Amino acid sequence: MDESGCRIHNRLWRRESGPYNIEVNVTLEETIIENAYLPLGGHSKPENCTALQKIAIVIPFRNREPHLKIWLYNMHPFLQKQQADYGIYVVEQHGESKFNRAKLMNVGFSEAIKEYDYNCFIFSDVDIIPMDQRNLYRCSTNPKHMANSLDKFNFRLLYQTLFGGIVAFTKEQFLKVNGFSNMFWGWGGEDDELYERVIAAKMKIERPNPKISKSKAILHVRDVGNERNRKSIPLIKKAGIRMHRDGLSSLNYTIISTTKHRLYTKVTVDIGHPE
Ligand code: UDH
Ligand code: NGS
Repeated sequence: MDESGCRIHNRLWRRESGPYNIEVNVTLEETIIENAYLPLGGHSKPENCTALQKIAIVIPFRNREPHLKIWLYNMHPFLQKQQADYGIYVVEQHGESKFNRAKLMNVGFSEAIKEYDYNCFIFSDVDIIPMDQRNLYRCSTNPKHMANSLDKFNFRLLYQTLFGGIVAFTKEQFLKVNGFSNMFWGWGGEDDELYERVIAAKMKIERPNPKISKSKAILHVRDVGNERNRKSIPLIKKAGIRMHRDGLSSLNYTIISTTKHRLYTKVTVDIGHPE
């Protein structure tokens, strides 16, 4: 048995381990054809076993269609080979206000639990793709930082408390920290603040073996509407004090639409604007 409760065929596992070829010249049409059996909404589960973890993958999103296409093309087969019971939630920020990655994650969590009995949440940027099939997309005993070995940083950890890119939380772990802060508008710091919440909640973080968690980060320019957040440092410093009143418990938003696409569920949401 692996962590998922499903036996992964030994020979297949061996053959599939090692470097993974990431395809970047892809179309959504071919991804749909190759995943023709997927039910609407992009929810897949293994046929011959019951997975212990039911995983919602939450992707914060605005104007990144080219990256989403690559992510979907590579990740559906990747997750299926890992015998995952998973659903993909692309949470799109509606409107022009500053991007708020963390609040979109909270919305994804809140909407996903209305649909299925998810017990593991993987919060992932749209532009990071694992290179090795052995990198298990699963939750663990502690909150897990999974983007610890990126090609753009020569597969090294940028700093010891880095908690950006991809993190995995069980439902209990995420509730314990009251989710992400809703107060980070623009780029940077919301992931550092989440790290402080984890520590304040007396949990540790885990990371996979960096040889196995090697991942590709697709290079891009900074998005319009996601300029660097200059107000993040004081918020990060007070994370432990604010955590119980800023997060899932204070989350408010208006759903514009929820659409079941062939490969994912898109939740378009109005999350307001900075105070
Ligand atoms: N995202 C969007 N749309 C946006 C902004 C962010 O979808 O307009 C999402 C997307 O999932 C992305 C994630 O938020 O992967 C994180 O944002 P990011 O990719 O901008 O953050 P990252 O740290 O890059 O990867 C920072 C841009 C720095 C560019 C510097 C060029 N040298
Ligand atoms: C830090 C940011 C984090 C970010 C990390 C890596 O400076 O949010 O860089 O970013 N913290 C603050 O801004 C306070 S990266 O180089 O991957 O774009 O995750």
